[in-house]
Amino acid sequence: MAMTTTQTLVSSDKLSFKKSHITFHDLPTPQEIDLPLPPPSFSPTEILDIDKGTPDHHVPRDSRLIRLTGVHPFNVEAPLTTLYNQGFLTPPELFYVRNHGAVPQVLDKDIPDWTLSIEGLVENPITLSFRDILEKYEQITAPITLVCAGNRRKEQNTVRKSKGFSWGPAGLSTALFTGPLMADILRSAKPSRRAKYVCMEGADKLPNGYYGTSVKLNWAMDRNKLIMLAYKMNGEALTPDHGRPLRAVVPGQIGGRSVKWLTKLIVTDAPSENWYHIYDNRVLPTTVSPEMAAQDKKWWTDERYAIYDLNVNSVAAYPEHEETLDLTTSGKIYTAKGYAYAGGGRRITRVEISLDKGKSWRLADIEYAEDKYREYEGELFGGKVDMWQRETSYCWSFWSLPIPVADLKDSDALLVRAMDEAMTAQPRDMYWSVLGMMNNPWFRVMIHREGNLLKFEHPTHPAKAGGWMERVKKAGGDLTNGNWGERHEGEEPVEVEHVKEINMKKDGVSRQISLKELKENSSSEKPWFVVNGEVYDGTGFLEGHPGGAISITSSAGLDVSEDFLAIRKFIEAHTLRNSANSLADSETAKLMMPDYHIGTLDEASLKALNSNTEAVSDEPRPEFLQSRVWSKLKLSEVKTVSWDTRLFVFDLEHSKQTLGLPIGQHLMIKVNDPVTKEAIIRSYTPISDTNLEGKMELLVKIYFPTDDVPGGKMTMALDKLPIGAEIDCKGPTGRFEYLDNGRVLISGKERHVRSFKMICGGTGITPIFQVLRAVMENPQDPTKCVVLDGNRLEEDILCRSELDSYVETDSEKCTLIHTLTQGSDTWTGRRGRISEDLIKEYAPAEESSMVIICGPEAMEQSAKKVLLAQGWAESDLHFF
Ligand SMILES: Nc1nc2c(c(=O)[nH]1)N[C@H]1C(S)=C(S)[C@@H](COP(=O)(O)O)O[C@H]1N2
Ligand SMILES: [Mo]
Repeated sequence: MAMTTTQTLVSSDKLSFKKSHITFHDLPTPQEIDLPLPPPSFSPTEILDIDKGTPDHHVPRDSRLIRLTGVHPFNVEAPLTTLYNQGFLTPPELFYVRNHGAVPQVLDKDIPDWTLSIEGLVENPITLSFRDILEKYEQITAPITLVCAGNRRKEQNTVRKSKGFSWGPAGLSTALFTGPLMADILRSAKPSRRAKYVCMEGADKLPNGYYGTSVKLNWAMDRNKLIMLAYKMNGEALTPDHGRPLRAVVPGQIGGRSVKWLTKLIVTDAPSENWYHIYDNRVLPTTVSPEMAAQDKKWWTDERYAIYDLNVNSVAAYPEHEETLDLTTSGKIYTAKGYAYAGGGRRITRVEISLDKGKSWRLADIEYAEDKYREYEGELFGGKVDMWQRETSYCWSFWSLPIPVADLKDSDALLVRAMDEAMTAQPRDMYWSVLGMMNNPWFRVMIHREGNLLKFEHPTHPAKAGGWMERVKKAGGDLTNGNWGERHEGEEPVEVEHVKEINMKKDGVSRQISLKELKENSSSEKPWFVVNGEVYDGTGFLEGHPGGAISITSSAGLDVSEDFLAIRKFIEAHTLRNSANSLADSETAKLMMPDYHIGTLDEASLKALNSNTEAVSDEPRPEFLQSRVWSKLKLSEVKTVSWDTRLFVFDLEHSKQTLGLPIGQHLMIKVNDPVTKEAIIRSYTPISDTNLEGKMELLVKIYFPTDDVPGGKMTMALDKLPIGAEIDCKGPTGRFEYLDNGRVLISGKERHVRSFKMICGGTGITPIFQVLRAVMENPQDPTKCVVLDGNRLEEDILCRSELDSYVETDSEKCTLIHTLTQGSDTWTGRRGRISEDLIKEYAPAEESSMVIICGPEAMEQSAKKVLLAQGWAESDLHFF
């Protein structure tokens, strides 16, 4: 019979298992040995209302799951008690989910056509169909626990905010997975001798490319490591959230290595360069601050900090958070219970409980449900169960300990710690790191006595506020003092330091401002902006920074509560430069805000401001840029122009769209720093022709860090963008616009020039080049242009061939002078900076002429002095 549907390819024959024909031992049936089988699954078929407006509108889900990152993307854990009560195997609908983005929609009918390619350093690159994977390879069924590296992260985030979202203690689940070993699949592609790693890629398209990661090839080839490709979970076809139709499962390692919606295996000689492999799932040294990590990519590419094996961990499910025990009615014994797991196939060898702060410990019982499968040899859900020969432990185990209630009554907290086969025990103290990962200190349940009631309190709860950690911190306790934030006996009480939210309002300011008034004051000269409903006048920030404070001018007339961090960073940098306040941190900017506070936006205006009237329509726009709304550009190519200069090519929204940038104007770009997630906003002028359709090209010099100067935040963030990444863009901005034939608009007023003196340094050529090109490529345009272009080395000169070709075409109209500060011996052109002599010679003051200037601030300032001294009027100078 030809098999065409998923139903026949992946049958949901939940409780049918055949005994293998080849029997090595005379082993009992599953029933005889009480093999843990999947609990009944009530696979949801309904789409929840909450998902309907999201890209996951096609994914049925269970409403009991706790959403940890808002509605979308879907990152969830079950309530701990619910998860624990399911027993050894978790039904798929309650299995934790970690999705970096939208779930790929795969229709039933398309599953047989799903393909997996095996490429890279292989002698025999192959593409397998879903059917090949099911039919051509031996199928295995095994119970495996997956754990997200972020499990228990909320505890770390309570100590100090990390870069990851807050998982409670239920970021793990267990299922029977069915499918072939990755080893068998790889073997048929014949990895070459140099091969050391297997990279995996999923079908989920994310802001920084497809999700992907890698593991070592020798692990994948090792049958004991049981790295497999799975298409069934607990005997049922994988659900969309868990990687339907095909995923990798890497037992004993963090969940992040088990790539879902698997489309590619790429054999390589180096670890994956996928963005998610580099910037996720690492434990950086605890000394590395978010700022340090953002500055230097070396922290991210050091394989020593990448997580593979899980670490040893344990949690108490009972007592539950907020459970109460009535001493008058309870029995004499209370049984505490929970889970424990370790990594790399290592068995949990003990779980210990302390009721006296770790002075003494009691040994808990451990139930290894996984071992039941070692007694069974046969088939389950179409896969061979062959665990009797594999001694590795890839599942959670359950601990329990009967405790006299009297002992609980006298204790302040119940502490749990586990140890594994390698004699590695959970530490008492937390190891905090930037990403907040692998949190595994002793799990501590506090015990409070209120009359005849004992009340239990977990460290955190994923959905609720509270838990003892937050409570202790709020009361001024230092959670890292080795005593869970409580004072040591005999220790002097520390003064409680209340964390104050910095007041950004000025006392006595009570003016109500309307939307109309705000809009009238939203030019780049009068940039009023709104943060949390309060109106600030940004003019004061701009003094001494004409056009430089793009984060402020771009905010004019807008509610920038969301982008406020970028503005704060600007103010902070500005403050640091102007005062010697080395203590200034990102809060300094907040402290300065009252100085600029002028009033409160009235309620109706605030509503109107935030109900975006622009860009709600889905109609494709002929021009890309919108002045009030950020639009998305997609990185499609990066060309290396020189060691530090890159040409970034971005796709507009569609191939017929033009940028919509008037000549001589700029646009704003917003990129989120990959590490700190902080928004960075800068102004740029593209190098590509603004009439180009479908694309935009940016020429950018990357400011790499040196020993004493940190790198350029924006340029380094741009340099880290993978192909396919999306960035935000808004515009145009700028007071200057070139129309044609010498007609110029300055702040909307037209004037006429017969010539331009163009002075630029380094990448300052980009706005100048737009104007020059417009003049030179229009034979009718009579405007004369003199370009003074300063650079360091000859190879630093940008757009050189285009510049030269303009001179070649019409040397009357275009004069071009290059000057180099570090020209080589063979350089025959001018040397030195753009000096007074050079300006005198080529840019003397002239009627009906303008100087347009763009370059480093020092260069602009010195040029300005010289030009004014030579008789140029300030109004004839324009600084980009
Ligand atoms: N393609 C793809 N695979 C992925 C992810 C993802 O976002 N996309 N998330 C990873 C992470 S971090 C974890 S913890 C596990 C979670 O698997 P689950 O959602 O099936 O529980 O999937 C991993 N595989
Ligand atoms: Mo994860």
